[in-house]
Amino acid sequence: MTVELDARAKEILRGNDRGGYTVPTHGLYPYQWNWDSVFSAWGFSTFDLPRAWVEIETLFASQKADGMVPHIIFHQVDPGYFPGPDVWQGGGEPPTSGISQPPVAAILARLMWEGDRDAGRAAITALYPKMVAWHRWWMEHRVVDGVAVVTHPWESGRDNCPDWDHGMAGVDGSNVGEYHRRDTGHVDADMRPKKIDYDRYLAIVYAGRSMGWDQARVLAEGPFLMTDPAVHFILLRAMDDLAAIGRDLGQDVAEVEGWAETLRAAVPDMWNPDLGAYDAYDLKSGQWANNLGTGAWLSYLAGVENAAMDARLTKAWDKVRYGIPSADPEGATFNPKRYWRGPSWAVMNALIALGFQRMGHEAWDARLRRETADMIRIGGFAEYHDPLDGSPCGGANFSWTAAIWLTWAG
Ligand code: 9WN
Repeated sequence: MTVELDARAKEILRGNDRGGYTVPTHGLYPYQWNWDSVFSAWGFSTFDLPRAWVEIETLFASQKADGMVPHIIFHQVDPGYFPGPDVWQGGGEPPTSGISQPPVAAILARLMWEGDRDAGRAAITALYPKMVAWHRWWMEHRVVDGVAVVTHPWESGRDNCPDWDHGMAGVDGSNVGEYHRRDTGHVDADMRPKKIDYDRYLAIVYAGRSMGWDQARVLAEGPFLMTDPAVHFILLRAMDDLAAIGRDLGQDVAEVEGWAETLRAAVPDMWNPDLGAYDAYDLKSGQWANNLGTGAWLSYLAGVENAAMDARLTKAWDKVRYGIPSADPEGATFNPKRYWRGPSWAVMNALIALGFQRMGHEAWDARLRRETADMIRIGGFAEYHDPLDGSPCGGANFSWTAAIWLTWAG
């Protein structure tokens, strides 16, 4: 069974390979997505290391002059996805979107590099300054008072999670006109964000586009601005990993270490005492999300933990059977099948597990790995799974789920 699933996972990655980049899945997502691509690279590294490095090189080839690495790169126009390059108008050749995605590259590149230094030396040497430039972009354009923020739910990678409900309520989506969604033609609409979400996603895109994607303006004037503990902890961990890579390469890492210090010093500011956990905060309305979400779970990744939160988190985990739910199972809006509002994501489970490993939570790591593997055995290499019964949700034959099977779960 495991051997068969190993072979199937490799087949999925090969099948989604479009030559130098990998699509998340055929049909639903026909382009290169930033963090999907890095997870795919990690998967490839288990059986084709040169191909793995090429994936990350292709991603960084679309880095902007200001250091941003875009969230989508539209290599070949495909009408199967909306919104495409004509809507985004993010510039570049190939064209890109105008926002970024969680900076997991340094975290996984370090694992790949430490797995085989000889094979990775040339690639990591060329990538290092590019990753530094991307992290500098985050510090300059997506960190407010030491805390990481997102300017669009898509920038967080967790589109419709309850974290964003307050911020999204403040976005006027009434003027976006007619448009034709494609996602609901590929997968069950009940598993996707709602129309009201899409209206607002588009309104935020139109606002950024009208500013010519001037990122200082997007930050200051955009209609959506929330702190994101998940991105914060990912960025902080990525800083530590980037500094480690830099030291290995004999670089002066003082600037990177300084960024890590800034982010680490601001961790207490993300603590919501009423929730008893790290939480997202709406900088527009001045309200906590009050949601026990992925951000809290990712604290371990950055070497942060809090005994009061541990109990709160494990209680939520115990309410489901297959991995970490993307929203609190006791929350009023929990839905085990609707995208980021409850389902378990193999890819998030793997990232959370890297945190458990860092903090020495071996039993949690083993449990999460077992549950994620069981979920994949039950539901296959789906985009995400129902955390109650393991059934598949969203797109099938998904690159990052295959990658997680190969690197960790399987
Ligand atoms: C918008 C590709 C991407 C993931 C995100 C996930 C989803 C896109 C969408 O798919 O977002 O970026 O159209 O729904 O939320 O995490 O990178 O797999």
